[in-house]
Amino acid sequence: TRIFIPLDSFAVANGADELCDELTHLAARRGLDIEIVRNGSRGMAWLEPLVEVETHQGRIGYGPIEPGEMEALLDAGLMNGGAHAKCIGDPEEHPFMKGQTRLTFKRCGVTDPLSLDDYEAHGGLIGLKRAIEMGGAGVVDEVTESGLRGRGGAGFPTGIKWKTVREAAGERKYIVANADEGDSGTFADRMIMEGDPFCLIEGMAIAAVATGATKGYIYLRSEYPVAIRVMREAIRRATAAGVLGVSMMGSAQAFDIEVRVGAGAYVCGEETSLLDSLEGKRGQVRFKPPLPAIKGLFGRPTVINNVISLASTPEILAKGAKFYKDFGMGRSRGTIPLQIAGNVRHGGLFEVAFGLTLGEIVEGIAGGTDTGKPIRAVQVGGPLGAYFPRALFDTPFDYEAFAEKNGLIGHAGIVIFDEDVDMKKQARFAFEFCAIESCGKCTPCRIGAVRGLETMDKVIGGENVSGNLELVEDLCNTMQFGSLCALGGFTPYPVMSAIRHFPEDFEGTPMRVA
Ligand code: FMN
Repeated sequence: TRIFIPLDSFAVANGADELCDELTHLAARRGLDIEIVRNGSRGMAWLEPLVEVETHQGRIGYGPIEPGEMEALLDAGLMNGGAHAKCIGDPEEHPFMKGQTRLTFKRCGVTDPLSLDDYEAHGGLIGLKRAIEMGGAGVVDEVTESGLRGRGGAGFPTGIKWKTVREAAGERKYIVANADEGDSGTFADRMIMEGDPFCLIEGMAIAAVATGATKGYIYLRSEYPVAIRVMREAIRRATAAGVLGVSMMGSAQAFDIEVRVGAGAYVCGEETSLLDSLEGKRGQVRFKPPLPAIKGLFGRPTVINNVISLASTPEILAKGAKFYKDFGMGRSRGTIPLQIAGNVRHGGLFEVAFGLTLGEIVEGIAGGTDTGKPIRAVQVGGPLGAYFPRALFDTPFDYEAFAEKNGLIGHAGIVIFDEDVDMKKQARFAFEFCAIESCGKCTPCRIGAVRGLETMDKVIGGENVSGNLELVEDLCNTMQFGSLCALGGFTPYPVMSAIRHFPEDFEGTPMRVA
């Protein structure tokens, strides 16, 4: 009997490794014939560790199972999918799963992440094989036609980036996967690397076919030890199987991949700082131009894409551009893995076509707050994203619709706050974050964030509130238009959205900062 206990960090943080030990021990004592599969997470964070068993009627899930509960679960008939208070039935029939369109995450939580056979049995490598048959120009056209835009934040069309690298002159080209995933409330990159690592490998290989690159790097944050281990092992297995190596999938092209571990700077997720860091330097933002596509890693043409952008391409190549493009709205095509976090009842990853409204996501899918109090604010797009009030809950999840409301989608992290949130503190936090994380290369970001923090402290202290808020607005204007990158450039979004949408928090009684 196959029993699934996720190796995903959601599950491990809640005792999954201990559950495996318990189960191994109990199975030996009871003489049970079991095989434990360490799968990825299905993304229902509140149910982790979600233990599943393969029965004649399909998979049956139980969650969240805490360490110490395994014996009772076995007594309840786990081996046959027996009744238990924490039984959720077939996980795929769960309302949270039923509402999704899983294209990129279709295998995540289902398969054994490190089994290449399992990967192929569930549709893996079809896209790469087709890419090799089509050749680079055809792949670029297919990805361009799909409408895929970068999932790392800026939403730049992936096909156009690949075309630029393809056409750039260079004896050596690189594919870099941006796995720095520093945005608050985000975990899609981690989940796919832990739960379906071959999907990222395949996506990078497709990008290599498209551009002629021969070497790939995954820049992976050090805070993700499980993802680092799983990715390294998956690369080793893909290389042993000939998927990577001197003759990628038996083709005439060489391509291999290496994992490089970051050191915890938010700004190293910015693509040019990331390249400096990969080169062994201190991560500082580079002036653009030249674009990384023309002169990137070690001065060579370089594709730098977010993990999810790359991991979306195997399905696009396997099913065709039109299939992918048919999902979504406006210029936001395909699906987006929403990551729902913060003060939330049902947090986790929800992959769906673009176009749901923010209200449908946070009140419908997420089920409101964990505290049960009304939602007051939602920050979308990481620490540099705007805070949206309830009045903007009708905004559809779409790059342009969010931009129109002075917000951003970013990497699709959605952090929920209830009515106890103090928006003065949140505005202060944005400046503080920028001051700590600034790379220091440009003045508006390096100095502006510090001055912003001081001025916000005066506002909080009740000192000349309206005059100081005017100063903050002026400063935000300088930061937005004068910063070298979006760290200083977007810090005004959380600050100004807090002031504009929640003015009542900036008047009246002074408060003390912890
Ligand atoms: N992109 C990521 O994929 N992961 C990150 O952690 C990340 N952090 C960023 C931090 C800052 C301060 C800025 C300005 C940008 C960050 N980006 C991040 C965006 C990257 O600069 C870049 O747009 C992205 O890697 C391009 O890939 P894509 O087109 O596939 O989205």
